[in-house]
Amino acid sequence: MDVLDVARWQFGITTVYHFLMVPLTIGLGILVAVMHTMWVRTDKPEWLRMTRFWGRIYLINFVLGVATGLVQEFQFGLAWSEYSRFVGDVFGSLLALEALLAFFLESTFLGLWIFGWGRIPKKVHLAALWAAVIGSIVSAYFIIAANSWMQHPVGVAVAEDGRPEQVDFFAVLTNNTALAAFSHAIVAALMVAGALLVGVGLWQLRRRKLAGQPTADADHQVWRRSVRLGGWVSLAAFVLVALTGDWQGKLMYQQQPLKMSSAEALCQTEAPASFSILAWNKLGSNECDDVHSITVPGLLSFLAHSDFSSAVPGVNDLQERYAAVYGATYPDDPSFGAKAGEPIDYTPVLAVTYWSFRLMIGTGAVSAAVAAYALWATRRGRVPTSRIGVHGALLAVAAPFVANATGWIFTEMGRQPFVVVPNPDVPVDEQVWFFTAQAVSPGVSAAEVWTSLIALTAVYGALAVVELWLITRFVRRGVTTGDDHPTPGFTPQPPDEVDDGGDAPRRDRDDDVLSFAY
Ligand code: HDD
Ligand code: HEB
Ligand code: HEB
Repeated sequence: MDVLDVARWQFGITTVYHFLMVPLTIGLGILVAVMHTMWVRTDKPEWLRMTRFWGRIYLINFVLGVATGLVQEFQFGLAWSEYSRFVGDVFGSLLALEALLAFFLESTFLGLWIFGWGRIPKKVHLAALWAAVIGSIVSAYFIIAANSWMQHPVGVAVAEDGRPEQVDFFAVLTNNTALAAFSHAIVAALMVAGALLVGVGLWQLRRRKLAGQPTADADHQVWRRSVRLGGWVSLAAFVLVALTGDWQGKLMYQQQPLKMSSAEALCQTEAPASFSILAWNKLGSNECDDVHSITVPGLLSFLAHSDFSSAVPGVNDLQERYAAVYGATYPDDPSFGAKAGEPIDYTPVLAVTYWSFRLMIGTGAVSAAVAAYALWATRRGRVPTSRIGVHGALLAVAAPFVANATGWIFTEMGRQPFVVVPNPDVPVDEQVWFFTAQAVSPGVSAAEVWTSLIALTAVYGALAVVELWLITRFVRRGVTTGDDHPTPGFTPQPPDEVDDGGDAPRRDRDDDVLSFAY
């Protein structure tokens, strides 16, 4: 593998890692803030316990999200310095805003929330959490706006040296690609949090029932409400994910037609175009001919244009069109590295785009189905004891994580061979574009990037183990009784006696964990 390949693997691996934490931070943050709000409004102990239990998991994940995010930032300078120079004029302001918001809003207010229990007025304390959560969401907007600019560059003019010069920051901020991707990503994050509440809640309910524990106390309510809240949030979020995804799909047909046609394995232009449900044969070779698939007639035309007859351009025609405008071969210039003089393949890896798109939708649907099952199984106070159902729901916590990862893999691998995709809405001589092959740092060697790739993957692997271990520990322990911080208006109750396989007395374990998490 040359530098380019290794650098791409490195970016892909580390970023997908970062995005395991991100949707949980965003989604769980919103839900914990809702739980806290419910406690302030109703004063019911179960809402307090839920806030504290899920709040702790939120915080552990947040710390790991920040750690993995910091590493992300280094990569731009290390492996992708040409890219950083190219996008500098546009990204400077976006990323500065992101950092400002992230560090000031998120960290300050989260600190206030963590240390504020029982020390500041209840409502101020609640407002601090909301401020932190909103801070994360706003910072997500800026980073997505940066990514969307790569998918669909707006608000720029071509400068003397061929680089984009920002002329309209407002246009960058209101890029339709960004609005669609942001709404899709936020609701996708809610699916992640919803699935976690459902999986863990069902598992705890079943465990308590099998252990003969009461179903009338606040601890039971903690898990029951977690399942109900998580289930409804998942279902509602799935509907919104589908609506926003459809919006994105329509934009993509205008903005990145090759990405979408590759995702559908549509080799020849068709009118009406049919939608492929399952394709096989030759996808792996990246040569789009003779792909066999099971199709629904007209559906692709509908998804692209809202009618059942319009033409949708196929991969092969688009490949030719792009080659005519942007060149059939890479310029024979050292800045293109090993690719200099090579033919340009404008078709992204077909098998990846095709399957990542389907995996995203499929795992999302699995998650929605599990949520529906959980709501049905817990209707009117019921507690499911089905081993398959409950353990299946616990396993399905992974599904929306997979959907998020594959969604990004589709978005990012589907824009290849460009790192900044030309915007077809403007005349060709006003377009800016940049090939991934030009984007790597000129000075680095494959060996250097290999070293950092191995080091980063090892560190991230270790972090993931820590995160999983900590979260599993908390999940197995269940709710703490709230006496760890004196909270006005809350009466501590004796710890429950669930045998979770732990060896130390419950009270001690609360303390030692608190010293870590807080
Ligand atoms: Fe992120 C943390 C940098 C993608 C959402 N990220 C975080 C931090 C840095 C970055 C330096 C730690 C400091 C802070 O709290 O802000 N993030 C990046 C880079 C990315 C990236 C360079 C591009 C590849 N991040 C990214 C996306 C989103 C987020 C696409 C949202 C959709 N990032 C967040 C967050 C985090 C965060 C929710 C995640 C977990 C956390 O804060 O604790 O704000
Ligand atoms: Fe990205 C790349 C994922 C975000 C920028 N990414 C990449 C890859 C992947 C990813 C997988 C690889 C691809 C290829 O190569 O083919 N991302 C991702 C995820 C996320 C992201 C998961 C979420 C977190 N990005 C992002 C953002 C940005 C970016 C936000 C900006 C700001 N990417 C990027 C770059 C790169 C990438 C620059 C390199 C180049 C290429 O294309 O590769
Ligand atoms: Fe998704 C992406 C659609 C589901 C997550 N998505 C994406 C895209 C599209 C879509 C079109 C691309 C964009 C671009 O590239 O620009 N989806 C869709 C649909 C559906 C879905 C239609 C069905 C319903 N998703 C889903 C789910 C999830 C997701 C379920 C999770 C949970 N996605 C996602 C992500 C991404 C995507 C994360 C990346 C980012 C953006 O937004 O872009």
